[in-house]
Amino acid sequence: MALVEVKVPDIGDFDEVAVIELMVKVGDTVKVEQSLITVESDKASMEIPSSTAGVVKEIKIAIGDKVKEGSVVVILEAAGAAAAPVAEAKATPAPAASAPAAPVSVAAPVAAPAASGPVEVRVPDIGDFKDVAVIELLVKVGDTVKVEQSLITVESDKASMEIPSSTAGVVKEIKVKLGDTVNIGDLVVILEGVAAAAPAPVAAPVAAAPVAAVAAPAPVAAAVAAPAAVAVPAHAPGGTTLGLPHASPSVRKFARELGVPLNEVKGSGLKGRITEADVQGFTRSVMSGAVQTLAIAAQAKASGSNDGAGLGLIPWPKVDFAKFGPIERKELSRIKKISGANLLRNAVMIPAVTNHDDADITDLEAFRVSTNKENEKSGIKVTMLAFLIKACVAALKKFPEFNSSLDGDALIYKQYYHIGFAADTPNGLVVPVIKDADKKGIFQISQEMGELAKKARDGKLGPADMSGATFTISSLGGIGGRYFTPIINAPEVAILGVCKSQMEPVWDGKAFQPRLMLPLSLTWDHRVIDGAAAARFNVYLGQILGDFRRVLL
Ligand code: CAO
Repeated sequence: MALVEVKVPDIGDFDEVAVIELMVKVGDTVKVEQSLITVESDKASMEIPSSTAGVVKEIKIAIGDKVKEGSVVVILEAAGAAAAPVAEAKATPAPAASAPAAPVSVAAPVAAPAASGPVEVRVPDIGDFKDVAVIELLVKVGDTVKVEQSLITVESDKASMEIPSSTAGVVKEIKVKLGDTVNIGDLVVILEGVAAAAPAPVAAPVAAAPVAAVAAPAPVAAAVAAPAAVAVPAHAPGGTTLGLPHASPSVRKFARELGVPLNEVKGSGLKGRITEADVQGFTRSVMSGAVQTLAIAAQAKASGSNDGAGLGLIPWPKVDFAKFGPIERKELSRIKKISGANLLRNAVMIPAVTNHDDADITDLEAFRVSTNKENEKSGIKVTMLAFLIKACVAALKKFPEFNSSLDGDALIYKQYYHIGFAADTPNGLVVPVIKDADKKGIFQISQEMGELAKKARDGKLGPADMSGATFTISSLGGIGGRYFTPIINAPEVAILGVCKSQMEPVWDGKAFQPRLMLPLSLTWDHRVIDGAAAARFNVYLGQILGDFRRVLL
């Protein structure tokens, strides 16, 4: 079986048109005339058919490539007798190659219209096309159009194309309507207020049929004739062209510029054709979160993330809660709005893992209570959180990557220890920061924490109070619970969650002993920290909390 190169046939005046669709893949069996690719200029789209039947061995172009006459599209292993030698295939671009190549007669005739008075713009020579349907009106009465601006879109069973204006002016009358069929010479619009006679751009040099009566077709006339020359296989009007959305080239171009997946847009035009307004409407819906593209939805599904449109999940459920009972609507506090956005980003963007562990704080709690008793008069209450901050500083020193931040492909190791602590306030969660916790004693930390917590509750924390943290602790110990999974406060790489300690029976090797156990939940960024390091961090933290003298070692 012979290998046959199928090349882009004579496509008229088209030079360097973009491949917008591959309609076959390697291994496919194609028939003669079956479309292989779709190419598109800014004015027309067309399918390039196979001149030969066979099995696709190789595809020589990719979407986005620019092709012209003679570019190799595919290599086929020609089927039996149908096989055409390469040279022949080359010369016979399409079954209709016998048709006059690009019968683009459109020599721009044409007397330029007078500066005043109405000018009739007619359908230029559109090659082999007969009785093509008007599927889109691209201008309306009152519009000012430029030379070459598309006026209508017409569509045959082979291609769609836009008919441009040969003249600049204001649209006075539109002489066609959707669904009309038009032919060469048919009146499209009447323009008025034409400025200096706009000479029609010279179209294809092939002036086969003079069209003096026709207002000068814009260069696109050459293009629109081309599909006729290559006998593009039919696609069902009103449907899609073998998967290509039913839309004019300019709408497809518009959609591509916006990144709109045209096959997800519902067309409101004639026979379901997608209009520019449909693309705009779809874009608005996506931006408002009402609709998602399939790609975004799939991406979000894959990432398991929890947002709506931005992350590609199905839209957030819109429920009329009032249908089920009385409701009251309250705006989120400013803090909640800000922290919500931050938490969401951190939850979604950080590959976070949480390790849970317990620390025996029996002796530490006894020490804390006795210390507070001894210092009752000082007015400073030593808190468990202050010890936790000191213990964390020791662990951060031993495991410096927990005190780092990612910067692209690098890690920034911070040589200071500023510890944030989550504080619950009536308006929401804030994270004040104890600066240089390594240089401060338990009393000072306890005192500062008390002050910062009060400021937080009073809504008086300033940005300086809440910035610069290198690690954060979130303590729910005063409230309850066992374990939870705190969200890392980016750009930090870890956060320690602490819950309420409780007496538990702990096996000491001989007997169960009642010990005060503190539940720890360490969430860490897996891009920076490994599970083993996280486990070691927790173990070390537990050892320090179990016996603070270890800090000295
Ligand atoms: N186990 C058992 N008891 C604990 C404890 C623990 N881990 N931690 C604190 N307690 C006790 C305290 O000893 C105190 O008891 P006493 O009143 O008998 O002395 C009581 O709980 C209340 O402590 P506290 O919560 O007022 O003080 P704190 O230093 O532990 O915490 C602060 C201060 C600001 C962190 C805390 O008030 C707070 O806001 N916690 C909530 C943080 C939060 O919301 N985290 C979640 C973030 S994710 O949404």
